[in-house]
Amino acid sequence: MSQPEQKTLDEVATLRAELDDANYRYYVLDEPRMTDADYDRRLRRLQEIEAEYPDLVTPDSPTQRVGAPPDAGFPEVQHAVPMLSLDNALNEDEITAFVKRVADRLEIDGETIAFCCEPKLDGAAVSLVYEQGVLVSGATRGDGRTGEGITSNLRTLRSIPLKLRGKALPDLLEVRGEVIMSHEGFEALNAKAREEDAKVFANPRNAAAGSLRQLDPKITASRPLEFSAYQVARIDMARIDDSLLSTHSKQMKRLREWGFRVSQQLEVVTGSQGLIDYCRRLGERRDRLGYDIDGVVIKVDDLRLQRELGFVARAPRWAIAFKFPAQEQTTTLNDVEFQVGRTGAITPVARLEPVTVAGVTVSNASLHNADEIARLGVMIGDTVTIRRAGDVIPQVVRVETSLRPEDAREIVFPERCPVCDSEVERLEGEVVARCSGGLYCGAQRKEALKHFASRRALDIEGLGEKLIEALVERDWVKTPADLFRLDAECLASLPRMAQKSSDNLVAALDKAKRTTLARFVFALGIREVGEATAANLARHFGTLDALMGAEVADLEAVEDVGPVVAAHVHTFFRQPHNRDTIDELRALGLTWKEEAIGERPQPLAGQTWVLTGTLESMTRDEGKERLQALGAKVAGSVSKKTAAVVAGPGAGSKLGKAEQMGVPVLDEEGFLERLEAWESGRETEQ
Ligand code: D41
Repeated sequence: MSQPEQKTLDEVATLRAELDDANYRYYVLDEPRMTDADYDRRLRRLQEIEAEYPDLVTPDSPTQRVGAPPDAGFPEVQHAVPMLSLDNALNEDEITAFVKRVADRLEIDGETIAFCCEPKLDGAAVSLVYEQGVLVSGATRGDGRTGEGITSNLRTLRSIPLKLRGKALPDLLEVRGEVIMSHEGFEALNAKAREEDAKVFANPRNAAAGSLRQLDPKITASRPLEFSAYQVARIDMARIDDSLLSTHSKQMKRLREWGFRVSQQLEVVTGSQGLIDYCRRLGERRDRLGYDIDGVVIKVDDLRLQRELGFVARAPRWAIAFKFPAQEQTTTLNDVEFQVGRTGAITPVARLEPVTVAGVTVSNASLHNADEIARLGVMIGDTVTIRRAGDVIPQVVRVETSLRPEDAREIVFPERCPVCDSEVERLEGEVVARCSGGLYCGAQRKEALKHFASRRALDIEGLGEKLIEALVERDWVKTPADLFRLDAECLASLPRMAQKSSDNLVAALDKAKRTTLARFVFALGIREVGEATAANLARHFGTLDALMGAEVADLEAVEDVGPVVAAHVHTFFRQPHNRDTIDELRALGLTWKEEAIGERPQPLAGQTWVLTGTLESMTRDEGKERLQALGAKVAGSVSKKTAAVVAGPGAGSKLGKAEQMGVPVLDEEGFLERLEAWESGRETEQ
């Protein structure tokens, strides 16, 4: 076998450093730099070189995450230090009592004690051992003393460093933390499983734990899992100044530097009021975090005080878990109704006996489709477990068949549309049943009009849901073109419409006539054509006529347009009634700025933005995506180079830092105004 040249050795070192760095930026700093495509390209190049020179392969090479053969079973692993459990505090008084217990035992004033607070992630606890900075073993918690060795599976998580970053590394390090699946990852995994008739998980915790217990690491690798560290269980610090590690929060900071993801919500507070405030604040943010948490873990920050406090039975005296209300509850399924969506999709909706789930009253839940009803084996009258998390619609996750009443009824999927009585079709290979009525169907018409008028489409101010329903029910509006034929006088005759609001609506309709091609294409409501695809289509074809005349092959040449989307777009523009509506809209004076073919306008290119605190009108992720679509990078921390900080309520140190450094700060209103101006192309630079 030939020996690699120096050039190849250098390339290998660079590729590994770049791949490790990409993971670190993505998972730890929350500041991705490299696209997935670039990551995959580098990984493949490294694989090629290593295939040619197998001697270059090291266990900590990024290529070695997947590659271990399926295990026959998992070995037992004794934890060198037991993984303890946590006592619970069920209300604020129990937090105060905890502080008092700690203070009494230490004989100091409780209000001066510093506590480190962090979310209690709801996933699967694992322990990782690093020797000389290299990951050597990983295990589940098990019963706290003995877990299962799942090293090959844990190696596949890109948020678990295969080797620690930096120079001053401990000889031995044991890190504990939680493996979680985000809501987004969980929904995507289940959506795919439903399509493929594979195992559907009841919640992200089961999905995370189940994914870690796969015998084939390739399956684990395909699951959207993330590791977040929460404890240094053992550290051999021969070469490390231990004054830097005198508190839990300093240890967490050091773990971040070594390449671990640590909760961004970690905060050090003082006294019982500090703890209660933190728990309230996190409780308010719970729905917007994007992953499940079941409470707050509170730890005495000072490690010396921790040692002084010690343990009782199997729980530390220096920590407690404050529990939030459960995200799952049981209730009764009273009935099932069938809703018709914009594209005719018929969705069964569970009508439930109202129940409070994680602080919100829930009386409806999604049942997805006929296959899901069959999978759950659910009947009307059953006791069901429902789950509510984040902004996901509550879901029925389980049926208590043992509690089924004698008069339980089977759920019958309708053969005709409940709104327009057209036939319901279910195409070969599709899980979704659809009403075949198209715009003849009142439900589809209402939804299509709502979409047409919505903020990100034509943005017709004042044309809300109730008004659209009234217009459709009176048959005044059959197509979007009919909207522009409404006059103030007849609008004013509608219930709850005064002269002033009908005048305003006519003015809003007039204003909406001037739009952009991208918004117009999005507004048409073509199946599978979201905002991003509409923008790509507009940019690629430049004019509506070019888009309308495009053949399937032309459409497939557009960025992110595959055969399915291309077919939907092509079919849409071949329908005579759609072409007629477009002609009418043009005749009524609708105009749009046609896009320059080619580059997407990126007014924020080269700028780095920071989002902090909570936003009301969108999730932080949505804000991030919208900024990124305009060319900005979105970072997790403020520096001199930060272009602007968007600060919502609850903004913490980042806001202070921005003000200190003279970085411009926008509130949500100001942010929305600028976003919309840039997105509509009204403004081209900051
Ligand atoms: O997020 C968690 N699930 C979490 C669990 C956390 N952030 N911190 C934790 N800290 C501990 C101690 C105080 C014992 C170091 C924990 C747990 N324990 C824990 N998880 C399951 C049992 C105990």
